[in-house]
Amino acid sequence: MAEITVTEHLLLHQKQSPHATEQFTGLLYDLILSGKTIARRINKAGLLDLLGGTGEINVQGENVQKMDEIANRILTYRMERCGALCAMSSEENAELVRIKPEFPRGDYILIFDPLDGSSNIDVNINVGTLFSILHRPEGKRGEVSLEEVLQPGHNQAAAGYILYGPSTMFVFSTGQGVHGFTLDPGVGEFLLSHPNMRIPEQGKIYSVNEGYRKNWSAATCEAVDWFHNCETQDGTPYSSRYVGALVADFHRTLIYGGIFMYPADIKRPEGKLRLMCEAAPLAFLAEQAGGRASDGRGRIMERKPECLHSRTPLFIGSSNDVAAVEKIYAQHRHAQTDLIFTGAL
Ligand code: AHM
Ligand code: MG
Repeated sequence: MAEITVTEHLLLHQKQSPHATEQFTGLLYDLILSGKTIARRINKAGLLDLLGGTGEINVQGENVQKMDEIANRILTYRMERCGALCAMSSEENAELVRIKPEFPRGDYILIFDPLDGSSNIDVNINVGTLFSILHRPEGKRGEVSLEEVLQPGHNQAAAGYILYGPSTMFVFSTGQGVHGFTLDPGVGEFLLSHPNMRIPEQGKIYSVNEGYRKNWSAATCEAVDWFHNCETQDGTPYSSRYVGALVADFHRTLIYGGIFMYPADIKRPEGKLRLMCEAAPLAFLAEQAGGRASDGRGRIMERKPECLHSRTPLFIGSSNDVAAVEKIYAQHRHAQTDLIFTGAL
């Protein structure tokens, strides 16, 4: 098979799509370079004393891992110099980062989670970088306002992730299908390994943290029980898998199908996952791959964020599996049996 590098793929795409400008291709190229740099640091983390926490708590109230901070610095440094951005928002920073006047500025806004699932790093389990790219609304000039950044997911120009696993993978979409590339460490290039990825209509795996069951609403319990009791197309029961790193759980769902769920619960009435840097980019990929992404009521892609760090419940994966959950939530809403959580139904 001819080996297509991600750079060749981007240049080809740039020729085919009138929306893909040189600025946009350059942005993706710098993201990929940042991903390769982060991958190198992760590979050596155990040798360089980069494991464990920094002792600090981030804006989300969570322990900051050393690698979280390193990944955030690598991305921030490179992306603020890339010339394609006017602003960035990182899961690790409370405020919007506007590109300083000393750097060239462009029309795009980058939202990212530098190292998702970083609590897994100490035990050598997959982690990932998630990104979402928005275009600044037409006609806007000067300093970017927060309102310009708070756009619903259907406005995304591109989205994707870098998965640091047994191999490093770059998976992305610009709205023309989902394509996956695997890093060949010998040549330092991402090569096209998974062209045009598609999520099966129905899967065989459900994925949820069942340890929280006592905090769930009746609707959520019923939705998860549905996967306990129903059968796959082969007549076998659904299997359960949960890595606890969203990128890894989503990547498996993208390839094998099934459903990943992070519902709201009594402790987290709006869910845990962030709409802008986690749910929206994965929803974009899921829909581009023929799947579905929902907050239990409707499309994640239609939700307009209230702030940079808005959270949402997430049900994502095979369209039939996500539709089954939406149906159960709708029945509970209709019967008014379960309205204790704002976001749960
Ligand atoms: P993080 O951004 O602080 O790493 O948290 C997000 C992670 C996701 O990767 C994962 O899906 C989820 O948290 C797991 O949460 P839990 O441990 O509550 O199941
Ligand atoms: Mg995260």
